[in-house]
Amino acid sequence: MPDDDSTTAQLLVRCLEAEGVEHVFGIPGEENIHLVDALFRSPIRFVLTRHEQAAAFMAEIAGRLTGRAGVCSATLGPGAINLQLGVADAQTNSTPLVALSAQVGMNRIYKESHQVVDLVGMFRPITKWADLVPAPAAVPEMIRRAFKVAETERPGATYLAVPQDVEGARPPDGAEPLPVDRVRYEDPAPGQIARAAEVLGRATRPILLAGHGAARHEAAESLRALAETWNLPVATTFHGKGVFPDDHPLALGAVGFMRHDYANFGFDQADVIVAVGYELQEFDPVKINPDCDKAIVHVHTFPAEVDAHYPVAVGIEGDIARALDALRSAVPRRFEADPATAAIRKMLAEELARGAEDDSYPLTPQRVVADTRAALGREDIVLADTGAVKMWMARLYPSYATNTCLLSNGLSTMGFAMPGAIAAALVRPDVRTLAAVGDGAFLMHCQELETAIREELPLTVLIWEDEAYGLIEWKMDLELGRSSHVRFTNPDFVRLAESFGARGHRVGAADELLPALREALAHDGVSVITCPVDYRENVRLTDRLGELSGPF
Ligand SMILES: Cc1ncc(C[n+]2csc(CCOP(=O)(O)OP(=O)(O)O)c2C)c(N)n1
Repeated sequence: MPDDDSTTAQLLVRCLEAEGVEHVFGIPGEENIHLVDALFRSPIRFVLTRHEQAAAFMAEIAGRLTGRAGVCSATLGPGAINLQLGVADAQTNSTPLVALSAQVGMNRIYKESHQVVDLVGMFRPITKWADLVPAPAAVPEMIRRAFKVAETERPGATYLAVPQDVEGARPPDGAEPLPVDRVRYEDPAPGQIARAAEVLGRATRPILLAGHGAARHEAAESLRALAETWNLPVATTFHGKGVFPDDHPLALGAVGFMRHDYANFGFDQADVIVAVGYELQEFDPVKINPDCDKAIVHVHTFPAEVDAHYPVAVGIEGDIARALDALRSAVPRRFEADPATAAIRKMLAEELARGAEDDSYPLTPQRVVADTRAALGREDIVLADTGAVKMWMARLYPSYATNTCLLSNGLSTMGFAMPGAIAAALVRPDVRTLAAVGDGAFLMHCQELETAIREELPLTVLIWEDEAYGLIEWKMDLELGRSSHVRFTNPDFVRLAESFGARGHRVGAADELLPALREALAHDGVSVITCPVDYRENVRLTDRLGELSGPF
């Protein structure tokens, strides 16, 4: 029972504890000191950050890796507004996140007083649910709802504004956290499986596509069993990377790149796409079904979003792994091997092998990807930030386990990887974490080096340095034949890292990168490696892919 000086903030923290929350990421403000104080007295760890946007990215990655909503917290007005990019990123990346902020008191929210902005109105379009906690008694139901909505398919972000006079008020006697119930997904309807079996019975060259939902629902084993039984190739989306191991002979790699990449050739001849946990935010289905002539079997916990290039022949809704097992039993068929599979795998392997041996300086992107792969173990986590770096990592970095290569491909925001890696290091201390970031994105959140050091986390940051917003330069060169307003200069990253108390290293020759990565990953603290990269390879790649046409 609450003691005499208990506050609604303490009740709120008890509700967070009941949800199993272990970390809250954020920055305090004058208007939520009761909450921050209550967190101090709770087993939940308040991870103080240096920017609220970074706190939201941390909550997002914690949510992505644990499957339970990550929590970020800010003060009212400016603090809450700073949370928004990370909140929108979680929402578009199907990641459970609960954002909390202060709001001015109910005694003055109705007038244009100091620091009043309509926060609920601002969060509503970028969340599944945003609301104001109107009274202490509402806290148990509203916190439970925030978590339930955030964690239920399709997961996303929720937001609660806690007015200053509500958080400091005494909660009503008997107000306690509600029991936690989690939504469960059941076997799909037999009729759906039967209709899918008919489509697959007539199919000549189906292909499997594994998306983010397959990763969230731990469908890797069932997917593998299905692919092996049917002898079908599997491509993943960027968010699905790792859900089907890239060293499997049926793995085609990832689709989602801006051009017709190797894996896309696997879709060209296909008549049926069995899309497992694919979500429209991940990439435009026009890339794999340009003529709308392929039948889609959509397997997910919820019906597919509508898109002209995603004509659903059969929708299967339910637990994804169980749906795949049911399909395997219903269609005990082995398809003829697709000759494109081996050819695609060969092209991917050759590009990576050429990269591994390339001694040029600055390093080619392929060399950086190959050395990153060589330095990390199968279960270690790399977060690749948005930019050309993401494109290279997404298409070329072989992944072997779910959630070991994390990208933002729903909102594709810059800056998430450095703060995200801090959350990964916190919630997955059993593996090593690397943030691969462009020099543009690094300077958007380099201040979080201090957070990592204060939290005593082992963390390696690899900066792909080209002194430019490389992806935009690439796009301008491709579409306009020239580029402008994309080049900048950098500070001395080694001295910058050292000034924070981190280790700094600048790669001076191609063969320095791998030893530098290994040393940093073995180090118990924070290391920043700057690697000059030769992005002339960007246009060479898109030219080469443009010239590739069905070599099978
Ligand atoms: C927050 C945000 N601002 C702008 C963009 C548009 N954008 C996408 S990639 C990119 C350039 C990234 O540059 P850098 O981090 O140096 O990586 P590189 O492309 O050079 O590998 C920009 C400006 C974005 N996606 N997110």
